Order: sequence, then structure tokens, then C-alpha cells
Amino acid sequence: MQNRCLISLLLMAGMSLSASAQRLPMKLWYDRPATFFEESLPLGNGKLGALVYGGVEKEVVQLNDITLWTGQPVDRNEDKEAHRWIPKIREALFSENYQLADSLQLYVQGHNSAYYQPLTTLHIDHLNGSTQADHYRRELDLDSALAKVYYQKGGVVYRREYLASHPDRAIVIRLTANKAHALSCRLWLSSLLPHQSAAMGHRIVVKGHAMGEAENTIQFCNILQVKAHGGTVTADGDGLILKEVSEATIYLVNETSYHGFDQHPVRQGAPYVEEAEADLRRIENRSFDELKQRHTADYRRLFGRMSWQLAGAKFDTRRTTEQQLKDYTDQGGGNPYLEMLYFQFGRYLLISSSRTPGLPATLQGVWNPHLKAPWRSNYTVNINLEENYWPAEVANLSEMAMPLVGLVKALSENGKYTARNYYGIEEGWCSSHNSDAWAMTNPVGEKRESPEWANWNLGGAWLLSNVWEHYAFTQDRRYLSETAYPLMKGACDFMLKWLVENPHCPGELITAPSTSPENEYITPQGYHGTTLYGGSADLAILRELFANTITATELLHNGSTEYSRKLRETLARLRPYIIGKDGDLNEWYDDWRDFDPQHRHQSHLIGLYPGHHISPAKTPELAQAARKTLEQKGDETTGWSTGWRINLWARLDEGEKAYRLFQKLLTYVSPDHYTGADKRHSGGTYPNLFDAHPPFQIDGNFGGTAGICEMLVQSAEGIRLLPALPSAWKTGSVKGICARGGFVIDMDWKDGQVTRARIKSRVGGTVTVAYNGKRKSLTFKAGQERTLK
Ligand code: FUC
Repeated sequence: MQNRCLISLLLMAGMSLSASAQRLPMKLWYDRPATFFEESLPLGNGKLGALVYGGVEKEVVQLNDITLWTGQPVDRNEDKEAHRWIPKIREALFSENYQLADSLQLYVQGHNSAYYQPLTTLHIDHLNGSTQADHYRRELDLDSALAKVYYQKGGVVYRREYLASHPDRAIVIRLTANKAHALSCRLWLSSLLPHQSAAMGHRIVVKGHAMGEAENTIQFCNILQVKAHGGTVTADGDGLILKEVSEATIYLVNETSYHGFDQHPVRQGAPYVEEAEADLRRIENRSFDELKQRHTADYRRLFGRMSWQLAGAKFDTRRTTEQQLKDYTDQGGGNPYLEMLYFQFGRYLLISSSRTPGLPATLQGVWNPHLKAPWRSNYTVNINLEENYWPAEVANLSEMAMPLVGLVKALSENGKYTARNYYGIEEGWCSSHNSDAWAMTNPVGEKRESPEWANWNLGGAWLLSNVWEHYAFTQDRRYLSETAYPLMKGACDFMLKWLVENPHCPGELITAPSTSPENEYITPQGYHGTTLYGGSADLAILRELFANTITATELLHNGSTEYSRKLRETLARLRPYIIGKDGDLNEWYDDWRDFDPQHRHQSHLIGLYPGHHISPAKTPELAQAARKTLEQKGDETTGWSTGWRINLWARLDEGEKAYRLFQKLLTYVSPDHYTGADKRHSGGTYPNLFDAHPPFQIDGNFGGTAGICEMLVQSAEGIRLLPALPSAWKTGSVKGICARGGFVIDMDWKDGQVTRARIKSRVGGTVTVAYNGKRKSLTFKAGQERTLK
């Protein structure tokens, strides 16, 4: 204990670790407590989330549980007759009456999503006076997924450690001091939700429920238990008073009655009180050190699979992470360590927020403090949910994609009813712009919102590109045949019926009605609207879906089938891309003007990234048109959009442009409620490295992490090493980056040239590797490793 404090004090004194150290510690650190949400430190076990503020007198830890949402299972009979409007909308569109089409779309809108809810807030109110604290430090160690707070007060060194354990389903906090009996505090839990809280013995139990009628909404049971050494613990109303204790361990568990997307949360609810008590029983006799050991072993198994090092990186012990981010913004970069930290933070966030079957990371991961969060903290499917999972495969966290695959499975169930009720299609399934814990699939908007986001039935089809990538990277044939393929086929079945013949070009297939997420056009007649026919984004998603499903069915059947031939024929009949008069890729059927030419969405570029049917090598003209589109849009945009553009530029082999966008993503953004004169507000990164849309959305973090991988290795057309390396990263190394075909790559490079690459094949096979201007074809046995120099 004494030694540990000494080390941390030495670090605080400014001792610097050199870049030549084997691996630099990956830590976010601060010299003061968080005042704002965007300064707090996130912990998560894939179900429970915690945000550590680290106050000296008053500590606040905001808690979440990813199973706590408003609402209940969807009504599969909602809007049964809505599909009757589709022929009328088509008629309006094909007589070029876009205004009428826009207005009729409102009849094809159902309910909006549920809200992801905050759980409780733990308060630790210290009772030992308010003398000034010195040597304050708050940190999040990404290598072990531990948050820590230290400070000195009245000659005593206080230390707190916080963890969110996946194997033990709990959040655990240890409070210590280097002097016996120095800790006195009151612990209590508050909640924005309807709840009751009572303390007894060494426990606080909070029972409550999500917003809505108590008998129809998710219930929760949150239990805190404390174990103290020395001193006394007494219950005090809804809190516990710890008096003159030497050390305390706080165990926090939570369970809810959520029992799956199709089960009523009360009538068919899970036995959440018993489950919470069982969670606690399993851990109450384990010490903090034992829980910490179990937690770090589990976490490191995932986090430790991949590392990325850049020459010149230094672990800066003088400037806090916030200061480093500000300097990076003001000085135009120059901190490779911060870039590495940002990369690993994305991997950390995915491990921490995506380990609950069927409930992937929301717009805010698992970290939402609001009763009514921005965009309900739901699953937004016209980019955001897909982007959350872009790093999963390539950054060696494949298992983290499974909660998403579970949600897509649930969508495919509800989506059959959406297909029938809203679109009059009896085959297959579809889903729309938003979803939630109930796997809602209907078009949203409640008959009053703009079709530009509400009327869109391509959500499921786009998510299937993530579902497919899990196979592409792992080559897990059982997953392909039992899980992915049935989902893909169901989506294709729907789309084969949804496509219509283009009245202007017989034989050609388009979607109608169509929208292009969330952009608006201006027709030559001056109508400013959103509904059209033959939007390019719809067709881009379908090109990916059909191509992947053709590959899947032919793989599973060892050759072409009647179904694959049908998909091939349909794919060939899709209206081709059109390059506009300005050389950009048309987003609209016609070469219309955009209402907002710099619009954040670029859905018509899906074929370039995350899709694979546009590339400089395969389709140079389309790639050039995509480049033109990106140039027209410029570089000022929201966090998630910046994350996407890094990947798009990387796929165009433009390392410097991709890096420029990555630097944009690392623009310092002030907390939303900060009011100082030096407030900074834009897309970028908050002091705690959360992505700023603004407000906080986690998709930009994930898009950024994926984008770095895309600059280092690409694998859609064989393996390409360093395809978009910026000069700022001219020397470095990466370990454990994944490539399609089941490959894992370690490589070092110097002055932009690969000096050594070790490629391991999980399943065997032949692949072409392009590096240093050469191409080599390599054949592997399963498990074989080969080294390139
Ligand atoms: C999409 C985006 C918005 C925001 C929201 C959650 O609708 O257009 O920018 O990210 O999702």
C-alpha cells in the first residue's frame, strides 16, 4: 500500500516513461475531479455501466444497466393497414408529385422507440471535514480496466479503486487510506426513476422501475453492500454511515425484470430480486483483490489481443489527458501517444459496453445519465449502430459483435410483421431507422415526423453487412449456416418484393418510395423534399446485401443455386450509379441539388465503406466520384460523420486525408454544460475522450478506432499492408490486427515500409498480400504462421 502510493506520487512528480519502453501504459489521467458528465471516467462490464466523477468531499458514480428501458414488447398488429398507402405514394412519385409523396409518407409511420434509462447514482459523502486536498489524481487504466482516485488530505493518502467485472456481474469499489480509521463517509443511492430505497445492516436496497406505468414497465433491484475493516457501519434511513473505518469494499449489483424482446417485463418478467441477491451472494465473500484479479484476467484476455505503437510516443506525466487533447487541437497534432490512447479507448469502450446477448451498445454505449436522453439513447440504424461495430472484427474483438447479431435475430422476428403491415409484403423481414430493447422494426415518426429519417426500411439490410463481416473475418461456417445466412436470406426475400421496375427504364429495378438518410434535395422546380424514387443509398445497401448473400448461399451449397441465380439477376438489374455533372456520385435519382451540400450523412458512399463494391482498383471512376463527393462535403462535420470519413478516405488510399480527418476527430470539445468564455463546441472529443456529436455519441469513438485499422491494413481485395499510412505514422508497429479470411497480422514498419510482417491463418487458405509495392500469394494450413520481410 505504502509502495503503491509512493509510485503514484513519483509519477505525479513528473517522472517520464520513455517511448523505448516495451509498451506504454494506456491511461487517461486528470488532476481534478469531474464537474461534468463529459469529464467522468466510464467503466462497464457489458451490462452495468459506471461513470466515476472522483469528488473529494462528495464522490458521485452514475450507474446504468443496459437492460433498463421504457416500454414493452411491440404490438405486432400496429398499423396493419398502413401498407395501403404505398401504391398511392408510388403513384405520386411516378407522376413527379414529390410534395404529395412526402405528405403521404406520414401514414406509413408507427411509434417511436423506447428510452434507454439511467439506473441510480452512488453518492459517497465524506464526513471528515473539508481541508484542502493535494496531489489529486484520477485515472482510467485501459490495460486493466480500473479507475483510480488518489489524493492527500491532512497528511493522509486516500485511494479509491473502481472496477466493473464481467465474470462477477458487479461494480466493486475499494476505499483505502494509509492511516488506520481515517475513513468516515455516508453512502447512499439516488435515482431519477420512481424508486424506494432502504438501508439495513450493511446493505442498501433500491427497487424501482423505468418511466411508465409500474405494472407495464421494466423493474430493477439495485443492491449495495459494504464490507469494512475497523470502525463501524450503521444503517441510517436510506444510507449507510461508515465511521472511522480503515478500508471499505463496496459491492454493487443490479438486475432487471427484462426477459427478452418479446416478453412482458412484469407478467413474464425475470425474477430480478432473486437474481440480484444471488449475484451478491456469489461475490460477498470474495475480497477486492480476488475480484480484481478475476476481472483483469477476463478483461486482458480481450484487450491484450491487439496493440499499436508509434515511434516518438511518450507517456506524458505532466500534462493531463485533457490538456494533451487541447494541445493536440491547438498545435495541429504532434502527440502520437494520444492517438494510440484514443485507438485503445475505442476498443476499451466496446469491451465495456457490448457483452449482453441481444443488447448491443446504444448511441451512448451503456453510459446514459438522462431520463430522456438525446435521441433516447436508442439504437439508431441509419449509420450509428452499424458504426458502433465497425472495429469489432478488425480490432480483434469479434465476440463483442454477438450482442448485435442477437438483436438482428430479434429484428428478423418482429420485422416479418413490419414487412406485412407497413409494406404489404408476406415474404422475409425488414427493419427501420430506430430500434430498442424490444427490437422494434416499424418505421418511426408517429405520423408527424419528417420522412427524411422516419420512412426508411433498409435498417435490417444494412445491419446485415455487420452480420456478414463476422463470418468474413472468422470463417465460422456454422455461424454462417445457422445464424447469418437465414437472416440474410430473409432480408433478401423482402427486398426482392420491395424493388419495383423503373417506369423510365424498363427492366431496371429501383426502390420507391425511397429516402436518403437524412439528406434533403431541391428539385429543378424548387421543391425541397425528402421522398423520391431510386435513391442511390438504398441501392448501395442492396448491392452489398445481394452480393454477400450470393457468396453465402454458394458457399453453403458448394455452387450456384436457383436462389443465387435469382439474386445475381436482380443485382444486375439494379439501376447503376450515375456520376453527376460536377463529377460527384449522385445521391438522388436525378442530378438534383442538395439542400445542405455539406450534409453529415454520405449514405450513397456505402459501397466504398463499409461496403466493398466501390474501390480505386475495381471501379476507378466510381471511386473518383466518391472522392469528389467527399471533397464537396468538406471536413467540418459531426463526430460520427468524421469517424466515417476517416474510413472512406482510407479506402481511397488517401492516408494524409484520412489522418487529417482523424485529427479533426481529436478536436477538443468542452462539456455541453460548460459556460466559460473559452467554451469550444463542434464535432470532436470531450475531455474524457468520449466522442462529441455533440452531444455525446459513442459511434465516433468506434468509427475512429475502425478508421485507424483501415489505414494500417485492408482486406477486401486480398490483404494490403499500410494502404493509407500518413507520414506522421511513418514508423510503428501493430500486433493482432485482423483481416478477412481468418488472418491475424503483426507487423513493424519504418519510414513507411513494412520491415517485418507475421501473418497467422486461423483456418488455412490462400491470400494475396500487397506490401512495399510487391504482391505475394501465400498459402497457409490452419494455424500456420508465415513471416514476410
Ligand atoms: C442520426 C444522425 C444524427 C444523430 C442521430 C442519433 O439520425 O443523423 O446526426 O447522430 O442519428
